Amino acid sequence: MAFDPVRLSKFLSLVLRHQPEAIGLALDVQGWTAIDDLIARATAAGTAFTRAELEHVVATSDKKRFTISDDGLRIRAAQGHSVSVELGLAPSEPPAVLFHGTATRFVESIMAQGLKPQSRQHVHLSLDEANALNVGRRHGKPVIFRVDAAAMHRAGMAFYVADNGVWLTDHVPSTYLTPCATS
Ligand code: HQG
Repeated sequence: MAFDPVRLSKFLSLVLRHQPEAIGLALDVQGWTAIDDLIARATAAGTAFTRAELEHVVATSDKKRFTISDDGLRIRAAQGHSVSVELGLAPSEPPAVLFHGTATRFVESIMAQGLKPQSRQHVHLSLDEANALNVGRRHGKPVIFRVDAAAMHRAGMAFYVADNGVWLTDHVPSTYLTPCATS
């Protein structure tokens, strides 16, 4: 089958974030796996690709979803895991304001419970409204929340930057959320 970068990216998201066991793969605690092993197991499971094709997907991923280790031997998803991983990110001081895009049907529940990681390991926050809008659109009619990251940070809540620049935190209480007007 011809090389399809989007299809390979989706496959990598599946096995590196959600279901490594689908191809008998093991991730270490920080989410890394050996590239040789990944290619061998994927090929055995019917999704064959080359190292060059993998590198192409990693280099061209619009969201830089995957990271190859400095020695070139291992790969991991930068964020977005549902399997339990400890990415080993150091807490960082966030920008004063971050954004979260979601769907209008979730607003009532979010205002009651705050933002929760749901099936993922963290709540994902965007640096700007345009990105947040794109994230929200994945779920339906989009709405954007402004997150008072500075106040959360002052209150002792930890923030992390993923390998790809996405901001992560454990929970955003609704007191730190303001719905933005959307056009
Ligand atoms: C919502 C994509 C009800 C939350 C994106 C979101 C991102 C609540 C949904 C990354 C809630 C979870 C993550 C509450 C949160 N009540 N709904 N209390 N708390 N929610 O997909 O942030 O393309 O797990 O608002 O670009 O949409 O995969 O998270 O709508 O960076 O690389 O529950 O995934 O990147 O949805 O997206 P998700 P997300 P990739």
